[in-house]
Amino acid sequence: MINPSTPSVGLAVLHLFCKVAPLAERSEILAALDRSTERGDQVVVASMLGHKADVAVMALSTDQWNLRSLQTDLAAAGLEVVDSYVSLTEISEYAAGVPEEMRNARLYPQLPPDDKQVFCFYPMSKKREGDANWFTEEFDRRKELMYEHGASGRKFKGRVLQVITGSTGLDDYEWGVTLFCVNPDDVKDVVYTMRFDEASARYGIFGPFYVGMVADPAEVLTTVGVS
Ligand code: 76R
Repeated sequence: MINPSTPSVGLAVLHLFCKVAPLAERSEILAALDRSTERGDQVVVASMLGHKADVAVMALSTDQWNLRSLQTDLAAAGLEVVDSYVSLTEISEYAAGVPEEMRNARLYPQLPPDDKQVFCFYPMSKKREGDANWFTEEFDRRKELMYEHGASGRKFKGRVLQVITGSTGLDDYEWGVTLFCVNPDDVKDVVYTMRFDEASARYGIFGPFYVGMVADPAEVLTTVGVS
């Protein structure tokens, strides 16, 4: 009997970036995704553009063991994991006082949003270098910079949903940034605009970017040639 591995607040999150293996089994992949939702987990599936991956799977669960089972099942069904990201939903320390409804939307997001099919993921950290060390700045200064960030982000209301998941100690960067956008150019606009926020311009460090389109799992598999 394995004990659940459950965050005391929020959800455990796993992003898997996969390539289609030669013997991938459509019905087995769909069954693996179904088993995950039957366990009560949320699973978002996207068809990816470019050489880095064919399929992205973002799963959110109350139990990390469920995420492990999904990963095992997908690998057995012929989706080869070529990159991944491990994180937890969180409420930013600069948003600690927000209303209950907003807290819940951050900690327990309902994904995917149905009007935003463009999917973008990248990990990011904040610098700890010489005169640009985020972690030696006073809390009030960081809060001020995150307010600037939030204000520029709110200009994208309705076009972009950000899901920030924390990964300090869990993966190679400090946050996973998952964006759901209406149009592909919304991704470019929001990321470009935020580069000018001091929090990103001076302190942001970014990992690889992944982009694709969310669809029903069966449609995603068809579009990546698993028929
Ligand atoms: O939770 C909130 O909406 C409150 C305001 C807010 C916080 C606290 C906010 C708003 N963000 C917050 C935290 Mn964000 N965000 C990013 C990126 O590419 C880059 O330069 C950065 C990647 C984008 C594109 C983005 C978009 N945000 C964070 C944090 C955690 C920092 C911490 O805790 O120290 C990170 C790493 C991060 C990164 N942000 C918004 C957006 C958008 C579009 C908004 C407005 C959201 C809305 O009003 O619905």
